[in-house]
Amino acid sequence: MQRSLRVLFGCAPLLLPYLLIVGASKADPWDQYRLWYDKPAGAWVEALPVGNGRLGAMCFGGTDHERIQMNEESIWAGAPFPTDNPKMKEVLPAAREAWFAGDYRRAQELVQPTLGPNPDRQSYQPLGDLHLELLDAPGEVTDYRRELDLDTAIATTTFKKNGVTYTREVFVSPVDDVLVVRLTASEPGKLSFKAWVDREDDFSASIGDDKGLEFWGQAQHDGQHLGSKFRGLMIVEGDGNVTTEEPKEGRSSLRIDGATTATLILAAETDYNREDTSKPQFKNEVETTLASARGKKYETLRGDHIAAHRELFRRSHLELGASDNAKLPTNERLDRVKQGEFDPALEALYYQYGRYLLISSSRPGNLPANLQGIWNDMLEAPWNSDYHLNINLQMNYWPADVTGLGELNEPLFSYTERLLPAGRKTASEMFGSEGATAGHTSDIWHWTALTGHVVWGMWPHGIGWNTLHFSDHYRFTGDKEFLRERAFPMQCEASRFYLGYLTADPKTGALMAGPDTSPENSYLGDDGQRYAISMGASMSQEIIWETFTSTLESAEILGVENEFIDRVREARNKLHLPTIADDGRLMEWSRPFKEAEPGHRHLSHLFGLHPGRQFNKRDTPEMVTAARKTIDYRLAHGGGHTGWSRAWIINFFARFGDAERAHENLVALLTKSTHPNLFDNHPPFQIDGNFGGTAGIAEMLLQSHVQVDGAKGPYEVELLPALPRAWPTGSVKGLRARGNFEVDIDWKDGKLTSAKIKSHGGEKLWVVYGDQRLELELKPGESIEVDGEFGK
Ligand code: FUC
Repeated sequence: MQRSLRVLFGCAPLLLPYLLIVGASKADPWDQYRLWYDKPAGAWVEALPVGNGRLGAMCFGGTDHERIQMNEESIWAGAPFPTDNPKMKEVLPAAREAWFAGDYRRAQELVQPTLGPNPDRQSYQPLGDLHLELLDAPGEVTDYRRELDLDTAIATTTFKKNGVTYTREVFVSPVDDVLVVRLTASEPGKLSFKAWVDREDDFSASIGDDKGLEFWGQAQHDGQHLGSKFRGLMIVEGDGNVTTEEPKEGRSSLRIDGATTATLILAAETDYNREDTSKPQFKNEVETTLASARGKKYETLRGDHIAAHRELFRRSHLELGASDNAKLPTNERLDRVKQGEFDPALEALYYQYGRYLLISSSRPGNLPANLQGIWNDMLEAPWNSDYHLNINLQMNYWPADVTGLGELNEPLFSYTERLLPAGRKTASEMFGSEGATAGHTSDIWHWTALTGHVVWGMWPHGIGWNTLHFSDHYRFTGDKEFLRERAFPMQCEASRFYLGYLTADPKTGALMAGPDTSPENSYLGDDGQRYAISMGASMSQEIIWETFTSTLESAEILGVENEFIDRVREARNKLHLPTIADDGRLMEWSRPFKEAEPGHRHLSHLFGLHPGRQFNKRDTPEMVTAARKTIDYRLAHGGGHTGWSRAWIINFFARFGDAERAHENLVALLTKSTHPNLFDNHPPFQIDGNFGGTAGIAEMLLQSHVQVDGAKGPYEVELLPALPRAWPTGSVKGLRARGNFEVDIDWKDGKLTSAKIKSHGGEKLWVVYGDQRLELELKPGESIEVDGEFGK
């Protein structure tokens, strides 16, 4: 068969008009990405999120009374913070010895007292609620609709009452850094309402100059853990008569009468100082932020906002097939899926929602998305809505590079870099090691000490795992400056720590991490008791392998040769490698222990399969088979019961190339772990499952790898590695592959019809589809188009 392949230059001819997308009507192809409802939100998880990375809001869409629950990413309760306990390094040798001698109890008892207490309450907290109360005559509400348009990032509520159509648009502009609420009435002068802001606690408000509403407060827990101070200012523009009401029942409000349109603009700032968290300082005055925004016309504010959002959002488009249920409100569509109906368009919407949530919660210059992104209405959020570093924070960033949102990694990178000063102290004081490390959790105050119960607390791989994101971002972008200035230094910090942390197994001489744990899981010792502490847990070994390997690859690219790199190479070659148990499963620990919870939610020992690359179909098929058995066993024992765990499983099955099981788990994520507003339900709401699910969908459509020690390529770009029967015809645009490629794929009747691959960096690649394989060398800027027969 003749190869069908066209090399194209430049990218313009490649962008097929989206009107050709299968399944879409002639209508705007971006129009389908909407969540909509025919009733106001009753619960918080029915409200619709908007945000600009820093400021966020949940819109309930009430009629007579609207609640817009607001957040600012740096409002956190504060000190005291966990500190490093130097006693840990004193007990480590004895704990290692005890463990190797089989005395797991003693090993655990030695370590436990050296872990500091967890910060009890140190939560991420809300900014406050903006309330709007309509002042018109009582009447019946008809024609109600509220929606979130993912393509404009605007939440809109419309309804009719007493012959007037009321419309409300809410967005948070990344350009002007303000929350904007625009209210309109279809009949002149029919819009009258009151607006005020309140908060459950630790808050004051008053009327400021220029008829603005001013409010301020401080994050804390009952006078303890004093944290960030915040200040907000809201003004109203429009054609109505504005009056103010001084405090009544502790509330100051603005009153607008006889308007046709009114625009509320709200700015909020905090004194959180990421450069030095011990020196709080307001960086911007709310007055300044507000002044520049209010100088703009509403249409300009709105237009600038949409343009900035679309610049990111429109980089990737996905069609998985049309659905009759698309005409239904989103909650009803979700209910139908729960009843066993199939809705591929909802799955595509879920993909875009994950991208939308990342754009709205993680923009450069800000903090990374926390356990709830930036959306939280509780003074004491579950797990403080913090940064869990043993899967959750990392999962938030899985979709970034592959779905064309690479620069949204920036908050994760700068946050990890800001962990370094504390991380070096923890490495030295708790472990007597060089380099840097962080425990299983942290927050915006950048502490890294290991805390809590051994089961979750004895785990020093927070920085090690984040290092993978630096390494991968280089692979996706080929950005050498990033590699030199940021990725390589981070890889070295983590590697240095591991060189000091590893110990030789007295039996084999292989280097083992420990004592530590396989996140949050326990095994049964010979005495039938549960223990968590171990040496050489598979995940630890895999993270270290990945860190060392990436360090060596970067050194090669950058031409660095020195004694430290030699030590890393030597240590990597001596690492204990995860093994396969007699029953064929990949072992979670270095000894064939029985799990205390065989259906445990963490699947840590499969890190090497995903998000790592140590185990892959080509180089280590036997490990992939063992990983598969591990998953089957976990699932057979109730695994995957939290949102993020289910999302991870989609990614694993995608890497196995098992399309049907990947899809089955995507459906399970929607049916078992998704709220009416499509927020992930851990339970409770936790955003990682949204991001992991989005990444899983991308992973089903495209995978890319670089060979181990193949610092300079070639890269393998696999098209449609796990295309399920449920998506017979569709297309995806704008995915990114490692090696700095951009990929568009079309398929029909379950078969690839065309793929366009644009090389941005000129790396060598193998294009793979099923058993077809083609080696190519494209120049930077060159594109290639192949059909489904290219390798035959
Ligand atoms: C890890 C998980 C939990 C939860 C918490 C925030 O500890 O084991 O399920 O997601 O993080």
